[in-house]
Amino acid sequence: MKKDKILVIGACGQIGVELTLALRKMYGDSNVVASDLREEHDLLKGTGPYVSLDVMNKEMLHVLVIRHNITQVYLLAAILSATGEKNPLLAWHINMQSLLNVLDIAKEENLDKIYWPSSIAVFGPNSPAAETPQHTIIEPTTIYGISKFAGERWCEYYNHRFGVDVRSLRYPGLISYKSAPGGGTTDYAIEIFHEAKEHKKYTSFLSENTYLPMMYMPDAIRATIELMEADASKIAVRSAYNLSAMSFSPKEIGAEIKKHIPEFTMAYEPDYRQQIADGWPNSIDDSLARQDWGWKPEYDLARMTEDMLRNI
Ligand code: NAD
Ligand code: AKB
Repeated sequence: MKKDKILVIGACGQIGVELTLALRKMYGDSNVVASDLREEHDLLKGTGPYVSLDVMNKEMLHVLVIRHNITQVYLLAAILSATGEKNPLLAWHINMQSLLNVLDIAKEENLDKIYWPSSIAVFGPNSPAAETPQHTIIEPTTIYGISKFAGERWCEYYNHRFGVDVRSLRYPGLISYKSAPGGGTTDYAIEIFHEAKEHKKYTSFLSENTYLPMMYMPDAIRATIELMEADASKIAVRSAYNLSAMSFSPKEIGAEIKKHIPEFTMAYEPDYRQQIADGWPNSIDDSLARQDWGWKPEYDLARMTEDMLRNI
């Protein structure tokens, strides 16, 4: 039987650090190779193999896959929504070419499985905002959303045309404390915890009633692993599955934090990220993920807030 050997690309990012550690627990430390452009993250040091990799260099990636006998790739390198708007052509180039490099090597080397995350950013102002369904109008207005939507199409194409077993989730905004976020519109929901603990106040860059779909990192890691562990016959969606856990506004998360820190106060100064958030769903219908591979979230706003404040 072929042994699983996993490559995580973008392992030092917000998701990468926690996903790498979770995969090492499951597959054994030496069977999960972490890679990134950046220096190795402190939490990864001493936990398993680390290589410096620019995923845009297809030849280098190909050599790495062959040299380490890689059978699965988790591609997490990307430019997120807020950073993407500052340099749209760069965001498009990196988000698309990284995926095409991985998909093409997966096809050439007959890799077992590929994971690549999409985002709620694929939806735009013409999609229904409440309980946004899996299949609906998809007209993203950010370059990040456009690249994620195109990426979803490429994933489905490589699956249908070449049989590449690629799987994907449309993550909501992810909240975590172990590794810093990388330039998203939902990052306010992480900053708020740090500021609440340190300064007992926070100025939100989104307006008080901006509702966005969100998820706590332990749920996101579990969803990713459950999707990847599911029997291939259960994965009917080969673009990307809607995925949901909770939805809240800056005002609501502020009120939840106030239950633990009564002196906490909030102010609102919406900036360019408000326009991005205004085009995204308020909440997501993830019934297909629940039906096909049994998805069920564990954290709501109250439980996540308590855990974040305890751990920061
Ligand atoms: P992040 O920005 O925190 O991490 C990305 C990592 O990729 C960084 O460590 C960066 O150094 C690395 N990287 C960038 N360019 C690279 C290159 N050329 N070669 C190798 N590594 C490179 O992002 P994240 O939040 O961990 O997101 C990971 C994936 O999940 C992305 O595809 C993102 O779009 C998606 N996603 C994230 C969220 C979220 O809330 N964090 C939500 C939806 C989707
Ligand atoms: C972002 O805000 O860009 C990400 C996402 C929802 O994709 N957190």
